[in-house]
Amino acid sequence: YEDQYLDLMRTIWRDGVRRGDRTGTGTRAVFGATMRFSLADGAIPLLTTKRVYWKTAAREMLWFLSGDTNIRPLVAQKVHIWTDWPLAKYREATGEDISRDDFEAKIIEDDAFAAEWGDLGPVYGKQWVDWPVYDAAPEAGEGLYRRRAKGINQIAELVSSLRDNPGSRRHIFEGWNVAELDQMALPPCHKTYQFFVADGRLTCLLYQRSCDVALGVPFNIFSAALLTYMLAQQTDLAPGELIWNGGDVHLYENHESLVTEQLSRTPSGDPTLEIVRKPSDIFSYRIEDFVVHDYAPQSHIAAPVAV
Ligand code: THF
Repeated sequence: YEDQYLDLMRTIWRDGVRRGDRTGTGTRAVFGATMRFSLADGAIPLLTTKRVYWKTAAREMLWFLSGDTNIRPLVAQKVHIWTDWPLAKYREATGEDISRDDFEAKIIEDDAFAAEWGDLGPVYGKQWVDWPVYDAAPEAGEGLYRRRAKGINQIAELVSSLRDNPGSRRHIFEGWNVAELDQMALPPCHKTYQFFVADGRLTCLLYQRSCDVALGVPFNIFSAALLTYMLAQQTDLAPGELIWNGGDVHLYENHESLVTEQLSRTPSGDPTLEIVRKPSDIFSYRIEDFVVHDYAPQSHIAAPVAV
């Protein structure tokens, strides 16, 4: 399965069109790509040609499901993958040349600082479990609306629809809230998830609009597979497949040494995922519930993230 990833990486590096990007780093890109991963018998798309910190990806997924959009709980668990965006914003706003470590320390220690500088806006977690809804409020005046105290929990509704109407073609949840994109630190990359139930198996199709193949995609495919395992467990289905569809699929020019090193390696084994407890609902998973077996990755390959 990992060959699909390596082939994609090779193709982009060799044939990708060179273009500038928002971050000013420069990329090589292809538009439109698909990978399919079996989730049968515990199979999980976790790369072995470099160590992927899968617990970081799992903690991030649990954070999405909690509805939180502040980096504080991530930082408290030593997950640093979202720090760079609030950090850049803080540096720009204050002109202060604060280090990443000092910034993270302040996020942890200082409630007010975390509230002011740690929030990413209405990103994934907010949209997934509390998509805002507005009701007409004529008593407040002509054409005025009031935000409902509780929005739509797309994940809870998905679990219900998978249970009650498995044949539905509407098992979708969506992060791309058009009206709120401008409030987000970053519009969602893995934006649309659709599920399909057949022969007692649950299959996930993820559409990801922007795909950092070297850094983000290894996390994104693992996370989507993990979520599919969790949903399958909650709905008494067997995990089927993960189909990953990428839009702008790119490699950053400054990831050359990672690309060269990783493409020189051969996959080493087939890790599997086990969920060792069945929580009462989709929102009650803990990191200890996830165990990966037979993971013998090659060494980690560091690369800078474009902010
Ligand atoms: N922006 C960019 N440029 N790339 C991305 O992958 C990305 N994301 C999220 C939002 N914006 C993005 C953030 N997710 C890493 C991994 C995932 C990220 C961001 C950064 C990263 O640096 N991974 C390193 C270190 C891992 C660690 O420290 O634990 C790695 O080697 O995997 C895609 O969703």
